[in-house]
Amino acid sequence: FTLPFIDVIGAFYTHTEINEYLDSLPQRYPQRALVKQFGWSYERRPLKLLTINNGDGRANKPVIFIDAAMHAREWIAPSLALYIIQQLLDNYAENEQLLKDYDWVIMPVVNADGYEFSHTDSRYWRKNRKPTWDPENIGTDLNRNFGYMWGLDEGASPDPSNETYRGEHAFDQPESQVVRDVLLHYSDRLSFYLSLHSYGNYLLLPWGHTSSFPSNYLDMMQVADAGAMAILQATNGIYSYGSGYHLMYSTSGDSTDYAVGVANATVAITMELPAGGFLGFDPWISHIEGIVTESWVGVRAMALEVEKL
Ligand code: ING
Ligand code: ZN
Repeated sequence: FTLPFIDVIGAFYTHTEINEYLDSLPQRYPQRALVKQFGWSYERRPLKLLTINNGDGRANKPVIFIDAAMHAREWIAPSLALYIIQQLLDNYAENEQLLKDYDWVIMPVVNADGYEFSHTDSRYWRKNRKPTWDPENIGTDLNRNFGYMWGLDEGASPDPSNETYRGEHAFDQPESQVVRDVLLHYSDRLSFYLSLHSYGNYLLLPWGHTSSFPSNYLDMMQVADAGAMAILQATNGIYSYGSGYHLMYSTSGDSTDYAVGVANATVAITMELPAGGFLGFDPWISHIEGIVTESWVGVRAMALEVEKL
């Protein structure tokens, strides 16, 4: 009997494969890894996350929460989440400080149904798979369904045929409820929430819903700057950083606005990983290694910078 192993840089994996792998890790690292489930997707897939620490038994450390694949087609994001898990677990020596100082909470696939659908039926699917009131259109944009400044005129759509459909009410989708519950569960010690998306090489900070800035925006900029500079040094990769509203487009009901506005996150960043493949969301397998190793340099640097705030 062998434990499932995932060759992160050699392939993309389904939600089922990723869950089997997560479930195997506490056997391999009994002191350091724990699987938790905060809920189910609409199609009843278990939504799991992994917590990682150094096993020193210190309770209630500051938390870094990383999620991925809130959007189905953004396959490189779960690849990075899995790569981070492997680095933290297997490459202990290099990450000793980060493991001593934080509890890491990593959820590789938020939008499990959409992610599976993007493997089996429609590669460029973005939303989840819960039917809407409109029989013609399935799916809500989970990253417009969070309950902070939800339902503004701008930044999301009330129309189910739109790719940024916000839902009928904030948190009327089981998958965004799960992320909400994780954020709130850790809200008394949430140092850093990092939401992995693709694509575009951006580090997007709150706010998405307004042109103004959160009170500790400069602290967040300091963290983003550290990440971008580390990547620049490592690979010459170029990331732009700033508020989502100014750098990309206005959003309402996105998860990082909720993390800062409601769940007390000190720093919240949407990391838009590099483009690849035909439409940006589908990098060649041969490019996974370059993208995840580069991104990990940035994530590490940001985690270390958060400690200095
Ligand atoms: N982009 C993000 C989106 O949800 C974003 C961009 C996120 C902007 C958060 C501002 C705030 O639309 C992708 N690629 O999903
Ligand atoms: Zn996205």
